[in-house]
Amino acid sequence: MSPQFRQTVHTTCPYCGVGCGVLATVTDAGVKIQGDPDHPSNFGRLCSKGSALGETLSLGTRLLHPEIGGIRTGWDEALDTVAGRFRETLERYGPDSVAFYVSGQLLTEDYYVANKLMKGFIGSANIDTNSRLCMSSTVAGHKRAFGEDLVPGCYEDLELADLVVLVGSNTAWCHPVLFQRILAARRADPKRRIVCIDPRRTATAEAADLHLPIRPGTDVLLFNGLLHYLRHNDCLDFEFIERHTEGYAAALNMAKETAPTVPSVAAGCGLAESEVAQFYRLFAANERTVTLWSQGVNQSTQGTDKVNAILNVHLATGRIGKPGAGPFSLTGQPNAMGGREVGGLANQLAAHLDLDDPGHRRQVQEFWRSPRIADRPGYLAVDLFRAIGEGRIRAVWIMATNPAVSLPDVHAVRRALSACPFVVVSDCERDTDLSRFAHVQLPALAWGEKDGTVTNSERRISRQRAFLDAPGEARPDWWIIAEVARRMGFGAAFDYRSAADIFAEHIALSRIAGAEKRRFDLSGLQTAYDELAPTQWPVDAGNPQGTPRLSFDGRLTFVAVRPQAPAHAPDTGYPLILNTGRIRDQWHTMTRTGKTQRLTGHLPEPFAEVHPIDGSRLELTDGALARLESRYGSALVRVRFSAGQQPGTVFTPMHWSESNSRQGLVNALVNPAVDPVSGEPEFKHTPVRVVPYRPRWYGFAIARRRIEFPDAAYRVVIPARHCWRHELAGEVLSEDWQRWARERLGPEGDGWDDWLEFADPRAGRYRCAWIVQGRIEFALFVSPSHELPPRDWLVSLFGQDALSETARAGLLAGRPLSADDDRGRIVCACFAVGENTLRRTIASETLTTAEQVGTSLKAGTNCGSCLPEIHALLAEAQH
Ligand SMILES: Nc1nc2c(c(=O)[nH]1)N[C@H]1C(S)=C(S)[C@@H](COP(=O)(O)OP(=O)(O)OC[C@H]3O[C@@H](n4cnc5c(=O)[nH]c(N)nc54)[C@H](O)[C@@H]3O)O[C@H]1N2
Ligand SMILES: Nc1nc2c(c(=O)[nH]1)N[C@H]1C(S)=C(S)[C@@H](COP(=O)(O)OP(=O)(O)OC[C@H]3O[C@@H](n4cnc5c(=O)[nH]c(N)nc54)[C@H](O)[C@@H]3O)O[C@H]1N2
Ligand code: SF4
Ligand SMILES: [Mo]
Repeated sequence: MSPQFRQTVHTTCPYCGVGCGVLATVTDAGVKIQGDPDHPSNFGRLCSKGSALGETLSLGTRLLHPEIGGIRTGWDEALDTVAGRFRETLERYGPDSVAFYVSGQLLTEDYYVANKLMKGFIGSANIDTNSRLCMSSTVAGHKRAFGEDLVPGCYEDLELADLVVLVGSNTAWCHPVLFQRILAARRADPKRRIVCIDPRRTATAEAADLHLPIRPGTDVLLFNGLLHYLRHNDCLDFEFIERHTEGYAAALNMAKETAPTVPSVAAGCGLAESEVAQFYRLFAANERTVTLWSQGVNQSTQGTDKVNAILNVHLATGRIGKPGAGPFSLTGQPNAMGGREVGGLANQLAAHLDLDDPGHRRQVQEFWRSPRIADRPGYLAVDLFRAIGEGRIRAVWIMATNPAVSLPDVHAVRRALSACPFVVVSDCERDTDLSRFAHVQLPALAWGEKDGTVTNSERRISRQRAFLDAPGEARPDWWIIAEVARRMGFGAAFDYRSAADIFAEHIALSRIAGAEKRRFDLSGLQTAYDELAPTQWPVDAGNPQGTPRLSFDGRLTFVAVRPQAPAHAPDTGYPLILNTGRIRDQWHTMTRTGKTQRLTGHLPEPFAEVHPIDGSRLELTDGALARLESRYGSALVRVRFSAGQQPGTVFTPMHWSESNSRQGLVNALVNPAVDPVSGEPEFKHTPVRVVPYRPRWYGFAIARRRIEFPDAAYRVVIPARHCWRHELAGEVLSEDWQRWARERLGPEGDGWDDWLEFADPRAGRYRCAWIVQGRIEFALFVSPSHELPPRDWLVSLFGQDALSETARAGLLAGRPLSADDDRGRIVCACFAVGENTLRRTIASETLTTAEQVGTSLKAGTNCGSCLPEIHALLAEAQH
């Protein structure tokens, strides 16, 4: 199955749940990536991350061979070791002593095989997934309301809706292409409205018509209030309620009791009465309303209740499964939805069938011809790692996820992993924070090399297709799992020759689901696997082309939900609330997006956003460092003052790990409280304190390679063009910085003699640059304060083959001699346009619209992810 080189391959983006179609062409100059104009999710658009995919395919840091104990070995030995240890553990301690921890970034075929091996052959349900951290509250909410985990609507609904309500979703940054579609629809019909409910003023909130900066954790109150308001104002669809639902009276009574009036809701949610009233009026007036949500709803100890509070208002108004109307949960990962289809969660079976239904279990067992079948839920993610720590689980296999970074209370997770007798890790990258805990490392094929399917937020199944040869000895995840199954003695049931074989079995199993009245059913899918066009399930006899919208004829259930406070309240020791999430250009633990300078320029360092009032009260300085501390751990990050942050709250992104930062790990702080129904962690609410960190020196070093700088308390490594940037701060001032630098460079620095140096020891300032044959190799700048010269300018010097005289003079002076040399922080990742360039051009050419900025600088004209920031800069210039 050799990929056809130099032909354009239709595939799907491996990042977010929008599921954009991608055209990939291998050329002599690398892989060319374009949006697929025919894919119905994106119609040719890609965001900054998707556009940069071609730059993340380098093999330099890949895991290309199996390793045992960090030493290269052959596949036979590695697979025999894994199968042997799992078998042994299983025989000695029983099926529940082993576990898999998998991921919404596996393809459906990989996921299917992992679930089958664990639930049908090992006979335990100890397979959970990072979707527990992501979508599980929505899954639980859907099951309570619909009896099945269903997303009723489709993307087109967002364009048909007169009102789009975004709850706890930074769509502009996390589902950018979908957000562009929503904005385009509003441009086409300016009567359309967008409401954003988020404690922070995000890029999404900036673009919305109404932003409700809600008090963290109070969404149930807001939506209970809405239900009551709609009843009070006679806006409910009683015919729909009558015919299709149950539980209405109890839900309404709860709403009335807990959210009696607009003022009471406003007070509880920390909002102005007028804001709440305006939102309620908009909702009442617009039949065509879609409510979208993601992690601000799910990642809460009340996540499932938040989901049902939203579903309640849609059931009560009959706004569900209709063009332009419906509740719509956005999935995060490319295959979060596929994972739900194969039953990848510890409390699901497969194909939307139920683990606790004996009839379902019997049918799946017969279908798999398996010796046994798990009959009760396994450990949910957070508990799974607790069980590992307590020795109840003695062998774990982790695939396509990085729990050493992404789980809450991550130090406890790391202790558990160190104590575990047998840890297997399947990943594409060799050195991650997790790989340090692996006894066996298995090299998986990466995006572009592997073949399979993923399902996006609107239930659309798309193919990921290979366009690159398999590098080294890397193999598809499904192959690795099937080989282990075979070596455990289950060969007959895992005798797959290709991903297509597995998908065919997945379709066949879905027929049972269809017969059990599940909406998940692929039995009508006729197309050959290789030709499979993007299709929305169900695909059954009645809907052979797939189904954009689900209509309901069965019973839907209201759930009475009572507003509750998050698990841990701030107190005098930890008075601020830490909220965590994502930034525009990074994907999770940065193992891929962290590889390209195109994506690291926007927000290069871990940071904490605080309101300026908190900032000055806490004696913090914008741009300096601060330590965040919680009951669980601490982190050292850059401070950013932001008026969009609520006083009393702090926001820090989840992306940095120990692989690229020292002390930038935010989950060291996050408390492990979980939703009692779904088991999803409360990533958005941990009490913390923020204290200024005052190092003896701040600095940065730019070099041709990565350097450790082990004695710097703060160190962040950032890939840049032709070089690596290191942001540093430390406790010990050097007497001789030149020697200090040479020691850290090692033998490499020995022969270098042409250097420029400036030292002012009294002032604690130092800078130097080493130049070899006219080319700059290394630069170090040290200062007592965080105010240091622009890095972009210095980085650009690493692109010159011979340093110009002005560059040398600038190095000595410690600043660019021409203002034009400092483009500033990258705003537009596609065309590398910086903040300073934008400001200067907007002023000098008196630009007033984003279109004009696009014409002048190209910024914002490709993916559009930076348009919210360009609008903000334009607005600033107007004032
Ligand atoms: N750039 C980028 N895009 C991504 C990803 C990525 O890593 N990077 N990851 C993907 C994945 S897996 C996921 S799950 C999605 C997540 O996508 P989102 O859910 O949009 O992203 P988050 O930043 O985690 O959180 C969303 C917002 O919830 C808000 N929030 C916090 N507490 C509350 C609250 O109590 N109520 C309300 N209403 N809001 C609250 C936060 O302030 C934040 O702005 O993104 C996907 N897309
Ligand atoms: N504080 C905080 N923590 C969070 C969140 C938050 O909002 N705040 N969000 C949570 C959410 S929603 C999510 S989804 C998780 C995400 O967290 P993780 O799943 O831990 O993050 P990733 O970096 O996406 O990890 C994927 C890993 O799989 C590897 N990989 C990529 N492709 C493949 C493949 O095809 N096969 C194999 N075997 N490996 C592959 C990558 O190199 C990487 O190491 O983080 C959760 N953690
Ligand atoms: S919006 Fe961006 S990250 Fe998400 S699928 Fe599309 S291109 Fe990929
Ligand atoms: Mo996620």
